[in-house]
Amino acid sequence: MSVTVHILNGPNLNLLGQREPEIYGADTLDDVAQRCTTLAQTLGLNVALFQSNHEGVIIDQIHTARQAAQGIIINPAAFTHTSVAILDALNAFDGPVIEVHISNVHKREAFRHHSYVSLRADGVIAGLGVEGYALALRRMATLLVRG
Ligand code: CA2
Repeated sequence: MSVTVHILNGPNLNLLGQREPEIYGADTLDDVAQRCTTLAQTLGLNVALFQSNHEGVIIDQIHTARQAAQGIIINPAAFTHTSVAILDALNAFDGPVIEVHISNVHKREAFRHHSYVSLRADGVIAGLGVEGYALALRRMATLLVRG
């Protein structure tokens, strides 16, 4: 049986690699997608990467994942700190959820220290740059393929 992981990205992450490289690095979201696709093949996973600047669209993507994916990796970006609606949607998803932040949110402003999504996430990766997505995928393989 094929195992699919959806990688969801929140607002402004479409600008990755174009601004603030000192915080978010130089890789673009397309670079991240390519790297994750290549890694997923070696891990025996299928991946699909999505990005939206709109909370409702991200919620719809989580609902889609209920039927289409066995695991979710999510960087909700600023919605991490504000969105009970995204938390509620993730609570309706049955598989593993891993929350990824490119920057170390705990080293930044106090408003970034709280995450609604962490109330549902099975694991959280922060501050490891875009490598965090690859590490999350490896964990998904442990949970969904080798587990
Ligand atoms: O560190 C992360 O991955 C964040 O989720 C990124 C969010 C921020 O609001 C969270 O607190 C932490 C911001 C994403 C904005 O992405 C940009 C990327 C490049 C240039 C400008 C924005």
